[in-house]
This record gives sequence, C-alpha cells and structure tokens, in this order.
Amino acid sequence: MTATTSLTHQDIPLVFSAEVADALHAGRPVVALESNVITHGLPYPDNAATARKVEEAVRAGGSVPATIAVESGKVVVGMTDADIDRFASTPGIPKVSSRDMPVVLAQGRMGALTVASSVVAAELAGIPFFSSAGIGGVHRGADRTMDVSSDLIQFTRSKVAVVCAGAKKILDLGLTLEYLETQCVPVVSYRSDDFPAFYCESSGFRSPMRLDDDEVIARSVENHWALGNNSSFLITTPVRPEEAIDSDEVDAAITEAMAAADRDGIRGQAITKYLMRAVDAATQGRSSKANMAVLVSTAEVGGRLAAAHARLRA
Ligand code: PSU
Ligand code: MN
Repeated sequence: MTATTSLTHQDIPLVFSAEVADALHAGRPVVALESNVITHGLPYPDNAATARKVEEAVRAGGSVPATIAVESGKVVVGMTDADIDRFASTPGIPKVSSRDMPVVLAQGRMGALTVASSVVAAELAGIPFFSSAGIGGVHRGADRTMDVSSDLIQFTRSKVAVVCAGAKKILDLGLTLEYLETQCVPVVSYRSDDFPAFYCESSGFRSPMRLDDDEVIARSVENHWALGNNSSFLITTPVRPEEAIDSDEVDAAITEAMAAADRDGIRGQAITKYLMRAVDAATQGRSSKANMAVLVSTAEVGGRLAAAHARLRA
C-alpha cells in the first residue's frame, strides 16, 4: 500500500503584499476586503476608484487594508493598485464563493472572492477582521428557491469578525437574522438600534444587540472565540444618513426588478448582480452613488474596530 498525504491549509499558497506581511508580523491591525464587489458591483472605472477609496478608508480607521483575490493558483492577500485595476477592467472574471475556490485555484484562473471565500482566505492568512458593505443572506422566496447565500453558512465555519452595513433589501432580512440566530452567530449593531439594509439606514428590523464602545466590541469578539466558537462575529454599521437612499424608493424598485428577474428566468448566482443593476436603473444611478458611499463608510468603521481589536491583543 502506498501512503497518501492530503493537502492542508499550509499547501494553499498565499501571496502577501509587503505592507500586509509587515503589519501581520508586527501585530498591527489589518482588515481583509473582498474583490467580488470590484468585478461584479460597479462598472469600470468606478469600481477601481471605489476599491481604492475603500482601502483609504480602512487606513483612515487606523488599519492596513488587504483586498483579496485568487490568481495563478495563489491567494493574493493585499492586491496592489495594478492588481485592482486589472481585476476591475478585465471582463468575465468569475465570482468565486467558498465552494468554487478549490477548483479555480487548481485551474490557475483569476477569481473574484465573495464574502464567504474572503473570510476563508482571511482566516488562512491570520487576519481576524474583514469588512464589506453588503453580506449575502437568505433570498426572498427562499422557501421555494432554497437560495441562501453561502456567506451565511461560511460564517458558521470561519473565525473572522465581519464588519458590514447589513445586507441589501433584495434579500429577506428577517429570515437572514433568524438564520444567524439559529447558527449562534452574534450580530451586534455599532452605535445604532437597527439592523441596517446596506444603502438604507434601517431594514425595519431591530438589531439583536447594540454596542457603542469599540473596546467592548473587540472584547466581545475575543470572548466569542474564547468560548470555543469557531464561527464569525457580525458587526453592523449603518450608512451615513446624508448618504442613504430612501427606503420606499428602493422597495418599489426591488419589487419591479424581482418580477422582471422572474420573467427573464434569472436565478442562482446571477440574481444578485441582476437585481442590483435593475435597482440602479430604476433609481437613475442614485443607488450606485449610495453604494459607493456605504462601501467607504463601512470600511472606515472596519479599520477602527480592527485597530481596537489589535490593541486588545497587544
Ligand atoms: N450583497 C450585496 N452586495 C453584493 C453582494 C452581496 O449587498 O455585492 C455580493 C458579495 O460579494 C456577497 C455575494 O458575498 O454577493 C453573495 O452572493 P450570493 O447571494 O450568490 O451568495
Ligand atoms: Mn445564491
């Protein structure tokens, strides 16, 4: 019989930018960022410009940004400006969620990481904080379609603190919160009573918990892991009121977009992008502007909370 060895996480090549490697080595705070939002969120060159602004916001919060993607069989932890521009301007880069990652790595293709695959990569890279404005969730009509984002399932498996502005109203946010509760994933709203809805200030749902103090949040995250949970800890921060988009306007646009998606037979992986485009068209681009703003403001809070967490560990 021949002995076989299987690959472990040490066999997944990670390529760190010098800045991220130095920061991790010195115990300075780093915030992981997703790349799917670059390739599948906004059109070029707004996507590249926004990705850079998001990185600047993480720095303004006191942390080092690490935007993550896969390319040439490696996980890139800390994309350079040139990497970001290449990803932003290359059409057809696949959206890579956790389950797609092993194949895309083996094929050596370029892949844009969702929240789910980004938290996988962040944990491998030893980065405890991740920030993205909008997480995936339970889709409306999931009782029929069974469309539940892998983001939620991955949160039950990865020890990463996730800072976000909640999730878009294209999802069923009530069921999304139920799922997170069932799966023992803490959800804390930072300096707000409500669970936010991406570029809308409130989802209409109260948040399970509110915390106003950075240090208490950092301590709570550590406690979650110290209690033996190998899962994520969600922290939400709402869009700034002056940058928010009106809830009623978005609701009307979503109802229309969902009917159109049904007519066009759009489902599965393609639905999020389709609905976002339709909402943007219906709001004459106002949702895109709010989208860019919330990406930036969320990243700043992510930078601030990761810094508080690093101080705690120091
Ligand atoms: N939610 C948003 N905006 C987004 C996404 C989700 O409000 O851009 C993207 C993120 O990359 C997220 C992914 O991880 O879509 C989830 O897709 P799905 O529902 O197919 O799992
Ligand atoms: Mn899905």
